[in-house]
Amino acid sequence: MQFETISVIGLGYIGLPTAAVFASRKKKVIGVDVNQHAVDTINQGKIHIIEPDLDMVVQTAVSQGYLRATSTPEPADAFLIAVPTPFKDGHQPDLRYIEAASKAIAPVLKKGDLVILESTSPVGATEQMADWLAEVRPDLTFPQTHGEQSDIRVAHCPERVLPGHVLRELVQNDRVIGGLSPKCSSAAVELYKTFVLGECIVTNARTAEMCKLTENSFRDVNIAFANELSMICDKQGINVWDLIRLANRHPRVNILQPGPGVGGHCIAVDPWFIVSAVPDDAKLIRTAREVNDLKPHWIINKVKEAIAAWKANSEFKIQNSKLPNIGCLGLAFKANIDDLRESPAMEIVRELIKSGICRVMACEPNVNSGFDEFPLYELGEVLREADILLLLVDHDEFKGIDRELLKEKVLIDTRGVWR
Ligand code: SAJ
Repeated sequence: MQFETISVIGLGYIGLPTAAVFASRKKKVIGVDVNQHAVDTINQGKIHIIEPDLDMVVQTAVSQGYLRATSTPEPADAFLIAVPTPFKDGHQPDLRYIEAASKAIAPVLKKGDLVILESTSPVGATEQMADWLAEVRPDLTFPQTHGEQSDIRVAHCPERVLPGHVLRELVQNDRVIGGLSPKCSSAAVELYKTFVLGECIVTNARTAEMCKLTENSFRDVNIAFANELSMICDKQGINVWDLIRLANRHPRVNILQPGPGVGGHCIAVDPWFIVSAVPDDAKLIRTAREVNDLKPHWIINKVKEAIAAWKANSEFKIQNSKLPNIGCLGLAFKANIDDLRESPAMEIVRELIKSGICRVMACEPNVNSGFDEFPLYELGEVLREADILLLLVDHDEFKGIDRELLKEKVLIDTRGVWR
């Protein structure tokens, strides 16, 4: 099977790097996105997200004519769907973007095409996607009804790359490939072998879907353990980061790091896809989600306590009309990226602003323009003016702060950076 033209639907944090890597292997790539700004930016050889080295790869791919973006799907030999899968009320998976993407590509499908769902999805979503495609194209046959003889091949191949390391992990990580039939899987393996150096391991679609959800739930449960420890240690007067470092000296213990909560569009979301499918059985997975979701509120309470203590000090009594300045360092959901999705730091800052008990000075060095929800401040200004410093994200800029500048401040370090 030859894949001359590849179409990637959804040019976000996963779709754009994937499109660019295919293009760097001299495949003709058509990127499709409903966001006209993203389409225009990419066609100028630029990028609308922050990911190390991606700008260079996209620039080369576009200038050499291998990558082009459009808002309307065009015919191709393989289609990769990499659109968001959020949850809706009651933590139920919301497949509306997969539905819209399937219905958008269905009209341009032709016999022999391969359609791959890359978006993290609840079990059964790939079969559902194949049904949506079949609904629009009764003239073509699909694997759910025609098995190995089908005109169209369909597979799930979940993305597993770590934001901040996407280009390296795309090439090096193993891929789990779950076709709706063995032929679908082999076609998908052949496609990914264009650039994947890791192993392409074949299974069925439902196992591939559950595999991705399992990986992220495993991490969520382990972070919840660290977050729970941090709250226990606070009550016991123990430094949790020292404790974890010591416990991790045991050969079979490897505890993750506590923080202000779990953010991002993956780990804070995907475990719910398991819980919503089997609510009575997924007890530990649900509790872990609840522990991690509780953590931002626990931090807000810590800030409120710090404000109360600050107000009680003598300086405040002299100028008691002044609200304390709270320097909130970092808004992204983790270090050295610009992604604010499901960020616990954003939740904490919003809540502090709403409380009216302090003047919030938020600083996010990775967000330069287009952010207008509340004012952002330069790091220098925050360090000069803040009475209380709340470290929310362990960005390199904050790790490197001269400790002398912190001496006069009340510090709340949610990441254990200034220890
Ligand atoms: N976090 C902690 N403590 C830790 C590690 C992480 O509080 O010790 C927090 C981070 O600050 C962040 C959140 O957890 O708020 C998630 O960060 P992350 O680095 O663990 O993961 P993501 O969301 O950037 O990427 C994950 C990865 N999954 C796993 O490592 C199992 C990635 O491989 C997936 O491709 C990605 O989800 C995804 O797209 O699903």
